[in-house]
Amino acid sequence: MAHTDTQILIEQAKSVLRKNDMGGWSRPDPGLYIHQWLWDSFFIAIGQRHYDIERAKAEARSPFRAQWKNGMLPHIIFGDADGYHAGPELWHCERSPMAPDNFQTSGVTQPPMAAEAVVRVGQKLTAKERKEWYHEMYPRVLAYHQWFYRERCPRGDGLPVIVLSWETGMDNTPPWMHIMHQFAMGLRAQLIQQANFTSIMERFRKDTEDVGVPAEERISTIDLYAVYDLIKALRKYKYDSEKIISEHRLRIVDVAFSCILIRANELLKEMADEIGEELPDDIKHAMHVAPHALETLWDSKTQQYYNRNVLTGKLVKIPTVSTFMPLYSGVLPKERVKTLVAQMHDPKTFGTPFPIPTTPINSSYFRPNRYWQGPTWVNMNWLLADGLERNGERVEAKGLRDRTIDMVARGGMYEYFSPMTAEPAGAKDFSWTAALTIDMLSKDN
Ligand code: 9WN
Repeated sequence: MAHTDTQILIEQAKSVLRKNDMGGWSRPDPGLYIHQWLWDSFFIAIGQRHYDIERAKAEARSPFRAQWKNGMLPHIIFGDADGYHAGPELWHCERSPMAPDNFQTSGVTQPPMAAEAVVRVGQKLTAKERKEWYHEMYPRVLAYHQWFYRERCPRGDGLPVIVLSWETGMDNTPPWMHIMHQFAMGLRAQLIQQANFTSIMERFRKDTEDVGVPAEERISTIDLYAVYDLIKALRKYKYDSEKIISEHRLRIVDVAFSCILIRANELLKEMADEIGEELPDDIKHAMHVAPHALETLWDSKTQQYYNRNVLTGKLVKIPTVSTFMPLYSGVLPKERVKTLVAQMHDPKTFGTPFPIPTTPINSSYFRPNRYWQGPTWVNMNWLLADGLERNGERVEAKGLRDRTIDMVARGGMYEYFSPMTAEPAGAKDFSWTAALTIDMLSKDN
């Protein structure tokens, strides 16, 4: 890309981030996601560090202001704005004694990108500043990671149990929707489905036409109401992990989430080493056992990684972009790198003109514009490009970044894109698309 085009794209991205800057934290977009989201903020800080390090520090720090007393970082921190479709009145987080005193939040978490953001911000600081930064952030990130092992890891195998598709950040990803329909449809959702009320219920949705996003680009109506029902179930448990882990109808070991936590522990160790701290035993144990547990998610017949349904103990063999995430984990067996790279290029599945589609194009779930069931997302490409690079696949990493930038340059700073044409979809002026575009462009400088 020519230098001037790069500059124009960076300026466009910065202006999106300015527009979504709420003063110390950022919203994902101005219309649909008007509060603060966890992994969004960490991706945003990764972009901001290139031009405003203090602002990036504030963004990476801001999710911790509502850290729960048990260490969990909630996936949404609600601000003053009104109109989000799953607001504080759905969650009632105050029912948990662990909820923070001064903030209304959701009651679940999201992929743990905290350590990544803290270390990336750290890379832009002097050695002395970095130590101070790590001294500040390490105990908070550690408390978050320890929450997973204390409350969400009953098998002690280093892989957390995830209890709502929203925790994965890939809200309607096919394997989760499949298991939800099989095992975890609430009464209301069943009624809506049986009585064929979906088109009526669609009219009550607040996350589509009202905020400028066509319904067909979002999660389906029935899936959305089923998710709402599951949130109500978690609320009934008062977000008590012990109850959730033994009784909740939806419990999944999610391959992408697991890979992000595995990598996050490595980054946590980097922070600990730099400030002369020793990691506690629970984290060391998790780091030791998680790579073996990750191997149990590999299916040698189809040569893919899959999620495991905790209720049945079985892998859910529905392929998605998550199959590539072990590249990001940093513990992928060497001999498997080429297999995954070949699959990324297969024109029958993931090798689309604007890769990587969240669902392969030969899947019955595939729709080029439907949320996490087909479109290409910039954050997934960012994670996978980083993973490719750390696995020695530099050319592949550069190729993926270049195609991602090309897609954003054609489509604009949207939430997601058609993997076939780069046509944009979802929310407009989307913060992490902007932030990660800045980061990917900066790599070439
Ligand atoms: C529910 C904010 C978030 C992202 C998620 C994305 C979407 C929310 C929604 O938006 O989820 O958490 O209302 O659809 O799926 O990854 O963090 O950008």
